[in-house]
Amino acid sequence: MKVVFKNFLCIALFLLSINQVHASSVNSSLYIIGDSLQTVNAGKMPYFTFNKTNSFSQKNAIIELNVGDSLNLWIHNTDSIDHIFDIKGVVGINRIVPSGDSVNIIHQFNTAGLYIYYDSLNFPVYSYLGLAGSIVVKDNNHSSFFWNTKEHQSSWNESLATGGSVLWNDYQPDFFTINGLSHPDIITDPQINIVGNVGDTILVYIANTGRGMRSIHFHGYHAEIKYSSKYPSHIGRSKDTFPIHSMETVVLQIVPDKPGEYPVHEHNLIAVTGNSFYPNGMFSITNIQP
Ligand SMILES: [Cu+2]
Repeated sequence: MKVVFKNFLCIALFLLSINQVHASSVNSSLYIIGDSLQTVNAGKMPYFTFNKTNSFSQKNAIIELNVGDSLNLWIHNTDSIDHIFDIKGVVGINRIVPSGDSVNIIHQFNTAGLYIYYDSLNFPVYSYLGLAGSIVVKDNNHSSFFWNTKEHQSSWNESLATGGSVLWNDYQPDFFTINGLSHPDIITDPQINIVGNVGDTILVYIANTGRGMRSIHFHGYHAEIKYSSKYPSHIGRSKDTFPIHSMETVVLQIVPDKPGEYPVHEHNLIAVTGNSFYPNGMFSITNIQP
């Protein structure tokens, strides 16, 4: 009797898992909020984010959809100036969100992948200042991790947030974050730190919302490119280092062939530091159990 029940449970869970990947209308909200980013050395700099509620978090909201879903999105602007909402690579979104006001956007996502939503006001100023997050469009139920990678030149934020200008060609960032966090906070964040078992299919959704080039290096395991916003022809390549241009995304698939703990980090080594201290930047540890 126990075996029958267990089988029934397995079939029910299987049907439920199939049922999870089906198109529907998904309601979501984003609040544009200005506050400050607390860095790994407890410093602060002016920072803006899109949050799911009217309460500030230095991590931009991650919107998760299944392929075919229609996103019904409300964007609320709590800031004192107008902002502009857009989604990279999606035509026809660009909308002014007036200060203190809200706008509604409806869009159906028919291709699995990773999209960057952002503020295009005085681009790249407000996107650099934090207003850039990700929309995940899934076509499976695999274990998934979400990285919004970004760098910051702390001396610039105050000036840019108050209408000043900077020399973008003289960019020397000193803080490097994933979802607003640096090492060691990265390795305790369940959305960032990759954990799993040998033989699992693991997906890592990586967006580069910074101004610099990203180069993410996985030790221990190769990953296969499942999606690339800039280079669709790279899909299917299997390797260990992944360059990602500014405002572009990749989705990587890892199927661990052995247990172990291995580093995964930015290969541009300055990005493994925070305020010049190693390893307080983009440095995580993949943890795979037998
Ligand atoms: Cu390395």
